[in-house]
Amino acid sequence: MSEILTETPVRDGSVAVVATPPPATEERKGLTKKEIAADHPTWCPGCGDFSVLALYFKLIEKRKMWHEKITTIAGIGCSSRFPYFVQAHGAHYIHGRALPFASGISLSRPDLHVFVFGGDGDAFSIGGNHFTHTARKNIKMTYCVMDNWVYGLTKKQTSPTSPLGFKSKTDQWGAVDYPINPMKQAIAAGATFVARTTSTNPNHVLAMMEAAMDHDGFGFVECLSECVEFYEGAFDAANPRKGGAFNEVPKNHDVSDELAAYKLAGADFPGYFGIFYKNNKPTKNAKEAEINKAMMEKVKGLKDWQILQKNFDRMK
Ligand SMILES: Cc1ncc(C[n+]2csc(CCOP(=O)(O)OP(=O)(O)O)c2C)c(N)n1
Ligand code: SF4
Ligand SMILES: [Mg+2]
Repeated sequence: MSEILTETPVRDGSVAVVATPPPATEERKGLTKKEIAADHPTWCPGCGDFSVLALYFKLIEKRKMWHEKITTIAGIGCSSRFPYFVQAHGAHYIHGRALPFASGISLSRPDLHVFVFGGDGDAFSIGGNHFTHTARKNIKMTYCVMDNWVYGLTKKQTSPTSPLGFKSKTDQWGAVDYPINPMKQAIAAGATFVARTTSTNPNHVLAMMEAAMDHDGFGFVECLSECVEFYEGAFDAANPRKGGAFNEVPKNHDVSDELAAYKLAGADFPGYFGIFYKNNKPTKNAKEAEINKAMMEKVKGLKDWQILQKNFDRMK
């Protein structure tokens, strides 16, 4: 079966023709877990991040995705090592800057699905501003924050999600700064899909990842993922196998109600798990595509240098 050719607007005003292989058929199957799994992950045995990686593979396999249609991006941290362990296109980028990098990919290659993984420090400390702006711009991507309430890679510093009293190398007498609430942060910033899960509940992680991926916009998933080395037992209260409670978002919760979502996010730990908020407002991708289309009409038939000349003439 032949390739499907689609025209993709490029920022410089030109049109790139992207060759898309035909949908999965007998001839071309989606990726298998075996094909997409790279080197053995270097996380500590028992780290919650293993589960998230395994479920990402499962998602790719289940949704019959192809290498050329996905990209896996991360910042820096234990959790951000993620792209190393995925045998596919992706990047382990600068600490806290995964989202702007992913935004560029998402806006310039609308035919790809952009997945971003990272930690609480990467997302809410050094990357805090980028989180806010990517969310408010509603750039299409799926962002999974593997929240372990600590800086794991750098061996136990207080993170923005560490609870009060947490003893770490930066707070020897216990954390005194009030932690941020990732769900409230995401809702307030304007994220259009906000969900919460925990790596100890694999079916739930997969369901949240799938729902986030199917959302046309900025899909944020907070996934509690235990750091067995530096914050052992942090999420026992959310794990029924350890005597905790896994409370799903109540069935009558209205996901389009921002205030109700915010209230849900305020519940004491372990709180709720599931989709808190969903809103279908237009993405930046769609808005930019409209602008590009209109602009391309205006410069139809002109060569690149003629478009540049026009711009320079305007500046005179
Ligand atoms: C610009 C910059 N500042 C600081 C660091 C050091 N650093 C590396 S990872 C990290 C925090 C990682 O914590 P988190 O994002 O929660 O990931 P985890 O290791 O817990 O999965 C820090 C402070 C860095 N690599 N680059
Ligand atoms: S230090 Fe913690 S977060 Fe990092 S790999 Fe080990 S258990 Fe996982
Ligand atoms: Mg962390």
